[in-house]
Amino acid sequence: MKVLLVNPPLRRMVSANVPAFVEKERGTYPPLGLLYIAAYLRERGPVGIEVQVLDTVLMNLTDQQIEEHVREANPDVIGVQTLTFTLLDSLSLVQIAKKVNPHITTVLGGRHCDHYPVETLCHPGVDFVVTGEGEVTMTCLVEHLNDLDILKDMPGLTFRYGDRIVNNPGIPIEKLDELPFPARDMTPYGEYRFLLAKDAVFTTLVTSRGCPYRCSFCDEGHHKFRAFSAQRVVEEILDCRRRLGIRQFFIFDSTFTVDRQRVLDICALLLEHKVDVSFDIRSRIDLMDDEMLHALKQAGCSRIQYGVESGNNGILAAIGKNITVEQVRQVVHKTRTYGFEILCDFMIGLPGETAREVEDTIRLALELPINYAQFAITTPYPGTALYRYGMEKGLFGDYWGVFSRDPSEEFRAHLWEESLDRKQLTDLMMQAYERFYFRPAYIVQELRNMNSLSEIYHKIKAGLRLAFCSVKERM
Ligand code: B12
Ligand code: SF4
Repeated sequence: MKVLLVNPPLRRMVSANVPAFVEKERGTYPPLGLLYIAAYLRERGPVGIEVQVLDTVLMNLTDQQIEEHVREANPDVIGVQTLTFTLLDSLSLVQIAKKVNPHITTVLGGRHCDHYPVETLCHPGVDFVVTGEGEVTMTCLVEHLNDLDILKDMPGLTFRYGDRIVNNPGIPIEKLDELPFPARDMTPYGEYRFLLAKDAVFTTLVTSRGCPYRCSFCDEGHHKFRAFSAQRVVEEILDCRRRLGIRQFFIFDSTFTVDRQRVLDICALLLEHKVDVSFDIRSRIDLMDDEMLHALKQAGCSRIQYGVESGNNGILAAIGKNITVEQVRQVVHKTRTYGFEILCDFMIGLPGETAREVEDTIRLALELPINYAQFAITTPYPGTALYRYGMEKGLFGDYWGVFSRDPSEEFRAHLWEESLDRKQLTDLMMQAYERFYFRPAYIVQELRNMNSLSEIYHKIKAGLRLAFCSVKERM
């Protein structure tokens, strides 16, 4: 049995309302979800299984080249990662697979499928849809591929069964430690690139799943929080270090610091093993304190990314963020004193915002001692409270549902246009980027902090791109 797991290209990606230079500088990262599934299939799948992973984003493949790869791999089953924004690319991959061989079983999985399993199944050529975490479900599916009577009771599977559709919700994996390490060796792990990576070779790490919070614009809170143990996280880092020579890690957990003791234990273990690595993390503002900052610094953490979202307390309360601007100031200043690089995320066009509240956010970004700021226009994503709220208010209908049934490249996701329209929101976002990155004091500060010529080169390149895009987008 041959299984091919594919990270589809980003050619028909729906606009995510971020500036072109952000898209360009986003970088390439290992497709961790697929690599987890690949490792599980390899270790626990049926005897004789052959698993391959094709990262078409990293390899920048054309449809023609993808077709050739599929033909050469000659899989029995093809699994395709499917995010909402990349649905069209995933569906196009299904078409390529069926063109190569109509008998290939096609399986779609990923966050879009969690929200729209039946709609996803109804597209031509899609045989199975997996909802939730795919390791166990995909392995059972491959094991019992021809026995629909067994599959019909399997959690996490959606498929046609006679004249009805079976749609079983997925079950979150409780004992994460039992999962094998993601199969990083199955893609050319040394070739991923990211502007903020200081080492040529880096990787990403996800040490927990889900989130216990309920911010209205995010669907992470609908997934139960579970974490890998500290021991297991450090083992994975050591494994990457020893086997693959990787020293730099981007920890992509939505919120790494939910379990404080776990963070302290990870740091202590890294020190104990004298592991020479650097890493960065994402945290909520209210989940950081002196002891953690100290421990993180000692253990090799170099950058912390905080979700700040707004510079206005009323807005922060309305989106259920449960933090205040004063807390933001305090924690960011404290983080600075420990010598971390700091990146903050801000949102523009949240419900209730006029130009005045957006100005509060931009001013907060300018005032904080941070190295990077990301500004995103609020887009109500499927499965979020914001999306439901917008529909209840009559601001929009279930447009993601419509898109899921009938996706097109012309589709534009709705924004929250109660007080500011799309053009105004876009202008404000570009203004935020310009005001933040083109301050002379900021430029001097960043040049001083740079350690190498390549870093200077990369940052100047990103700066020029920003300047070029902002001029172009205003023309
Ligand atoms: C890291 C990350 C990024 C990184 C890197 C992406 C990468 N290639 O690794 C960057 C910064 C590039 C990024 C960009 C974007 N991202 Co992002 N990202 C994430 C994040 C934080 C972690 C992804 C991850 O590695 N998860 C860990 C693995 C283990 O989980 P997983 O990927 O979900 O995979 C599991 C299941 O989904 C399933 N599965 C996945 N694929 C498949 C395939 C098959 C065949 C099967 C059977 C199962 C299956 O099984 C996997 C193992 O259990 C997630 C949030 C999250 N916590 O997952 C958001 C998330 C995926 N991103 C999201 C969004 C919206 C975006 C952007 C559109 C943001 C923007 N405004 O620009 C862009 C999209 C651009 C793009 N190229 O994809 C949304 C997607 C929502 C949706 N409905 O699709 C998420 C879920 C965040 C959120 N809660 O809103 N992102
Ligand atoms: S924004 Fe962060 S803290 Fe809030 S629900 Fe999403 S992941 Fe959790």
